[in-house]
Amino acid sequence: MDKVLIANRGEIALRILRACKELGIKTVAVHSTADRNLKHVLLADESICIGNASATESYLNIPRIIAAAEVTNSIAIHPGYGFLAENADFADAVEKSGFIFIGPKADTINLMGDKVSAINAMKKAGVPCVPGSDGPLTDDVERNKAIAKRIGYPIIVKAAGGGGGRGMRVVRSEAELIKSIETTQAEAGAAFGNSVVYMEKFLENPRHVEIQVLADGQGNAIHLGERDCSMQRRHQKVVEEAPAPGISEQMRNKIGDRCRKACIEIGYRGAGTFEFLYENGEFYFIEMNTRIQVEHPVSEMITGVDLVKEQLRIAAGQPLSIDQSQIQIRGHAIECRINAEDPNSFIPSPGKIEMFHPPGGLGVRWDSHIYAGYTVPPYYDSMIGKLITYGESRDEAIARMRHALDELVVDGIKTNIPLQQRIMADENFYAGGTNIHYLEKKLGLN
Ligand code: MV4
Repeated sequence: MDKVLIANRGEIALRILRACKELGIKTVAVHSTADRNLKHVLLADESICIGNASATESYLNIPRIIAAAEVTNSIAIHPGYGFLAENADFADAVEKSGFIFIGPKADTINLMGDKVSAINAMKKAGVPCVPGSDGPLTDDVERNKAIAKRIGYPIIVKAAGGGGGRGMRVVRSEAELIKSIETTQAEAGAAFGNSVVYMEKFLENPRHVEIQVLADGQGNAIHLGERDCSMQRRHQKVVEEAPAPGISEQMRNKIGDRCRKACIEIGYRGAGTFEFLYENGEFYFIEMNTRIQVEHPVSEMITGVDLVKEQLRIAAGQPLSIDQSQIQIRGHAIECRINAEDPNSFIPSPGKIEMFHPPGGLGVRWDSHIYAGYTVPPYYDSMIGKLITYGESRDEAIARMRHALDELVVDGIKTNIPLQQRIMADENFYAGGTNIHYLEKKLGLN
């Protein structure tokens, strides 16, 4: 695989470029008119402008990306995260045009994109799921009431085509049930073109804990332990860490092995993440992500495995270079997402970065494309970097994060660095194990 086209922007495009360089793979950057001065564009072997600033005209423009792969004689396309990363039609178009899609088969993306089929596949493979309707709801009112009664209120109605927090509604009594199902169906039909909904027991105060996997599609799969992503606001993760506080090695091995075996059973290929809700010592599968994720570095830091290099090797048809016995969880890693936004109102704050000083030192990793003089465009996600610290213990990782945040200077635009400093000083974060509602409550949104 001698040339890879990077179909993304920002920090993840730079992350993929670095992995390609280490493996001796040539790189092609595709970018919008707003992104001519992105760091990875300047460092890539070749670059092509594929369209206007609006993502629909550039990073979501399938024909332009494929045309760019054709004119550059690229072998494979890495989609990164967001944009087209979990678009089965894109994966299909890439393969039908004779290129390698760096990710799972289009069929797998479709399977996981429909949450009902994803849950069914995982249940069949022995992954623990939330008690629920085990399939789509019908228009049979009595049947729906009986399902909810069996599960026990409160329940949550979710859209099969949703995910990531879109298209769901909590129902606390039978009186609201039928109207809530109808409303969720109507909203789902309008938003996703798929009005299928299903039901689950609503867990009141869970943590969001996810398992990282790698599979080669040739019968080999491994898990790389878990990450805790509970520190979130409006379904946007703010801080992630690995391992998750309070998860024993025995629990990790048990749930990790279920995920590993599920990968083999469904013929999974590439990097993937099993998302769980974790409450009262139990894991409940909710969704699977078929891409490399923003928070992948914390898993890399505690395992020593370069997940993006593994993605590239798998795509080249090589079997996994490591087996489960070679994976050891060592130390602790924390990631703070750094966004160009007002730390109090969360309103995006694009503009020119006048001054920039990255943090450093042992156990400090800064994954970012920004530089002094760079202008953060207003058209895309506001994340401008990820600060990751590693320590032999969680305390050491937190201490390093506190000092690294103090060292980090991004002037000219507003950033959420002050918010991250507040979280790193929070006594409940320090204790570990806060749930998915903690940050919003702390910020007074609830
Ligand atoms: C749930 C839940 C409670 N019970 N499912 C939100 C995003 C989507 N991935 C699933 N979500 C949830 N599903 C049951 N049965 C609570 C949430 C949820 C949530 C989950 C993970 C991270 C943040 C969240 C914030 C609000 C609600």
